[in-house]
Amino acid sequence: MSKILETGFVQGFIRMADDGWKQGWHERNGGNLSYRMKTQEAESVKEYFEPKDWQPIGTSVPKLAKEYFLVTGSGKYFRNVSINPQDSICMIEIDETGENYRIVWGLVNGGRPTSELPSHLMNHEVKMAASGGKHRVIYHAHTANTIALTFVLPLEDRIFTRELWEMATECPVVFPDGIGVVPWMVPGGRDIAVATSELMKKYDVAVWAHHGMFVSGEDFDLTFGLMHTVEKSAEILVKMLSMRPDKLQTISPQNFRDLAADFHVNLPEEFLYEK
Ligand code: 2HA
Ligand code: ZN
Repeated sequence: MSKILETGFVQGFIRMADDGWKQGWHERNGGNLSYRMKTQEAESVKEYFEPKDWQPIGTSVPKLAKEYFLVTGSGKYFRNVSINPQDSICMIEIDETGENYRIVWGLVNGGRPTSELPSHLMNHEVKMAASGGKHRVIYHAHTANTIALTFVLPLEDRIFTRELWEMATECPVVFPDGIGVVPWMVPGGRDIAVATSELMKKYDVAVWAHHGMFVSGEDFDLTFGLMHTVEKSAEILVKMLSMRPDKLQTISPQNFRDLAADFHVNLPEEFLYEK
């Protein structure tokens, strides 16, 4: 048990959960985190596994057959992950069909993986394919400023992307592909998982209206940093809109094109429309 908790990827997972809690993104049991383990990471901890019964995932993720994931538990609090990880998180294995999972470690006092497991796994499946296997982290948080914007901005990818790009010069460099927006949907099920994973084919960020955000990344630093950057940009927009409804000046479409050339990023023209 202690050996598992000392491994680098488990330590990284715990630190990220704690960082999210400290940001104020995880009231009560809000939010969830998952990490697709590397083959050698799974091998290195296999001797501690105690497999439980197979359970249906609630959706189908055939490309994730036989993969192992580290995930937060349903109803568990991010606040407790660092002080009691073995009670708050678990490792799961996906079966050879991609229809079922079983807990192999953790959640020592019982429980299930995150209620958003279908969304996490469908996002992993899409991002693994889109990134050539590089993306390993899917993170869902209840980020207050981004949620606030879903009450005042039209729920359109092009508008969220452009407005958040304009709030901080680093934004188009950090998320050059843009941001997708899922209208309000019932959380926890297959339908919202399908809608989110469709957007994840194009973006690394999906906003859930009146709920929160999902982000995907290669490692804990990049994925946490992405959530942090989008939410900080949303905070600046909330502050700006609180001062006055319009901007006296801003970053123009041509400014973005100049930035793209110097920073060697591709910024799709669909987001550089004239207002
Ligand atoms: O409570 O965030 O979306 C966990 C969640 C569900
Ligand atoms: Zn949530």
